Amino acid sequence: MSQVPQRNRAEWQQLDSQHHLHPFTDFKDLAKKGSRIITRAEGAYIWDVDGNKILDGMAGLWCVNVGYGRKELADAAYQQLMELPYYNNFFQTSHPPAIELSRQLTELAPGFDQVFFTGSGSEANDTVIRMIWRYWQLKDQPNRRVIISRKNGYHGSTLGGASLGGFEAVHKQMGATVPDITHINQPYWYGEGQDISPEEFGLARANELREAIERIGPDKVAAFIGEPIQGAGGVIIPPSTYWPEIQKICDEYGILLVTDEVICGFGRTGKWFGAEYYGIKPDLMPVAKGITSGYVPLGGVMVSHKVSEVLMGEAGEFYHGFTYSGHPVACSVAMANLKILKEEKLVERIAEDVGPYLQQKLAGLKDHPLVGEVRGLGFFGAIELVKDKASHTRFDSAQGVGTQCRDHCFSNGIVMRAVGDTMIIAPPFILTHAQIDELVEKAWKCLDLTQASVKG
Ligand code: PXG
Repeated sequence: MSQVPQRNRAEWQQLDSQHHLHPFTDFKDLAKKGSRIITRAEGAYIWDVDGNKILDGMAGLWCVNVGYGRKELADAAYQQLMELPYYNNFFQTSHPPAIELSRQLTELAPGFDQVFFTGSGSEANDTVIRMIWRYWQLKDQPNRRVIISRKNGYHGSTLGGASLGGFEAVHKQMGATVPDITHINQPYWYGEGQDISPEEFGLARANELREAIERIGPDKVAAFIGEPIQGAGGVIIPPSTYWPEIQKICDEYGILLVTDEVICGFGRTGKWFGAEYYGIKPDLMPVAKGITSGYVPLGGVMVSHKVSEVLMGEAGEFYHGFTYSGHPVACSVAMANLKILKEEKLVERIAEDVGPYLQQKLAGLKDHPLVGEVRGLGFFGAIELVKDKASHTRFDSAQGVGTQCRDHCFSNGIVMRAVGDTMIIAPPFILTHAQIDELVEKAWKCLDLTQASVKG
């Protein structure tokens, strides 16, 4: 029986602003505007409290990859809730859902033989920090502490995750960040590199890692972390030269390579992991989101043999873990989710069918007068809104053009996320060709409306 009472939009909005603080939100501003109240979802669509049907171009928050309303996932949760709703993995205990899911995950990622479970992507990245430091202690190189990350990278909102992330405003608001984390520039060719070719730019930005290591001292650097494709930073797809060079530099200096797979993991690139897409071999991979298609919270760190053999040596206790590390219900839902991805060949479908179709359709938006660049890969897309197409001049950020576009999208039946003036698409994998057509047609219409509202 549903625990949620029936109320109308105004009632929900009022209670929401009275009692509910939203993530990454200007509370006062939201209370003035009122939230959009989403009440149900099915397939690739969500419905709001007024009954409006909206095509979800963001798969929730980059996570509902198998689409909404999958009974298999609900059944898996129900069965597990009845059999063993909770038990922990501390104090020499374990349970089949966590054991079996860890086995299945390592089967998907050759070279990785252990998994540490967490409740979220942020906790996964905090775990990564702790593991990196522990690894180098056990290797008798405790001075290797510095983790190099990237400006405009996103790794979560815990103190560790936010410190790894490269958002200046976030760090400023925090006042202090976790020590021994430093940031280099991102491989954002459209935004920061147009005076040289993408390939040269990719190499130049990778070389900043080498420069940072030399500046800090090679014996002090522990690891490099990056999202294979930056998500929250604006779907930043690195030039082809970038990741191979990063791998080369990590190998050369013997530092650990971490790919944050929280968004890329479980198929969005058309491969199971972003590292696989780029042909690189990370030592650690934080995962979350798509592991359960967002139906229940779960995260984890995939640990390569190279790291696990050190952690599993004569190491003593690793003082780290969460009440919900390997939550049985989450693990069961994750297995049902992996089963759907495999049986319906959803990852292959992105590589061979709907991925190329989406990219071909999205590319057509380049002809819109408001669009400076369209880029994409697999089931990722980004549309850069510009004031002047020829010179790529951007709008004054105070105009909030991206936000205006996002609002037009919601009012006209699609979800696109705005990162500044970059519109983002990351849809569920189950989209049909007809739904891709619908998404792109509506996007064009919303670009028209945005252009009119910007001029008006
Ligand atoms: N790493 C990456 C690459 C992420 O995208 C996290 C870690 C943290 O995961 P949790 O589960 O702790 O949120 C993320 C999360 C956005 C947006 O606006 C993106 C995320 C979260 C919230 C908003 O694009 N990514």
